[in-house]
Amino acid sequence: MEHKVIARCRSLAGCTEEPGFTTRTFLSPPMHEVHQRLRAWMEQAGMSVRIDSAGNLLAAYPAAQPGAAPLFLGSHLDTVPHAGAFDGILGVVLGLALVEKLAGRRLKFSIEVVGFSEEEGVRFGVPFIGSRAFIGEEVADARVSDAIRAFGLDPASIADAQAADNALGYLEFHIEQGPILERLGLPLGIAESIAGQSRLAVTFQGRQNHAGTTPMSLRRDALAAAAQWICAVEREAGATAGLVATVGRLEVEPGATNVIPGAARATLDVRHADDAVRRVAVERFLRSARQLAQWRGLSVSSEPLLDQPAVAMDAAFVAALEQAVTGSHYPLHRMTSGAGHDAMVVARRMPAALLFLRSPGGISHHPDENVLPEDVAAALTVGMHFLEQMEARLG
Ligand code: HGY
Ligand code: MN
Ligand code: MN
Repeated sequence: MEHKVIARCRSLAGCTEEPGFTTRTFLSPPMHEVHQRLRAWMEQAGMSVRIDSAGNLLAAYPAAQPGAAPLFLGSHLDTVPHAGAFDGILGVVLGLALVEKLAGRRLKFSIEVVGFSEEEGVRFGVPFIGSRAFIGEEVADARVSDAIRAFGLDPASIADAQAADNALGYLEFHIEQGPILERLGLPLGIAESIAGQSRLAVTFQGRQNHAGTTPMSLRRDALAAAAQWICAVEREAGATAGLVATVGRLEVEPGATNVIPGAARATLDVRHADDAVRRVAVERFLRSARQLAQWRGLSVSSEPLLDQPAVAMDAAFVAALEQAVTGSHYPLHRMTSGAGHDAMVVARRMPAALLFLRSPGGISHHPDENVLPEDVAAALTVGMHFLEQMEARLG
């Protein structure tokens, strides 16, 4: 089964906006093909599949009795640009594989495998559109509504994305996306919390001018200012334990070789397990941007895009996951997730837990992202144990 899981993830990686790479953003055309391929596998496994108005895919596997509470298994279907084959999609395909391993056996609870439409925040800069709709939060601004309509869905019906009130909870399988499990030689890790994250856009506004005639002393170079600030951010983050800060995107205007840049817009992503440390760091980064801009005779503005607090996973679910790991005779390792996950949003509405699979080479958000078949097999064994735990709890 583990080889089938990996093969399915690798085949879905071919559903892309960019031939030769895996790039699949919120409700982009290749998402239709992902839905179709997952639907075929899921219906074959005895599940009924629907796409909600936020573009989430939900596949229901009925319980022994009608009206039973659902357990959600899942993750996200979208990717970053030039992604690997496992970030997000692995959690959905593993959920399907667990249903297939049940081989028609009905439990005291139903299982709903959910593929969230958008977690990365690539298309509109704001993440978690699918899982926020799933917990009933307002997501459909004009741009999102237009994208939903263009995909053939109706934003006015987005309330249909809301999860049932009686859910048992949500379990997400996900690659670790970092080096820890590999360094420890472990196949699996239990995320007991997820680091908080801030996302902002910081724009330096200088003065566009001629590259050949403007003396260096008279320039208001927005890109030079941004570059100096980015190095200061990197230095400050490196000096603060447990803090990471990233400028992942830089847009320069007008963007011509022979024109001094008038404007430079940088995105800033700041993460830390402690929200207070993260927020103080963001203020420090913005203060250094203002000081640097003033010294250079520029102006600078910032636009907050996300302030996602750190989230603890549900203690009872984590305990059940621990029992499932030890019951499957795998070593136990609890950890904090530096990466954000849908589980941190779903946890606002129901018990949520997150099981990591080792990332070979610690690589992710990269075409070389990978998983080991033996670790997928381990996750399947633990997942089945977890289902048995839930079954036993319902008496
Ligand atoms: O950015 C993240 O942490 C996740 O991959 N969306
Ligand atoms: Mn990701
Ligand atoms: Mn992910």
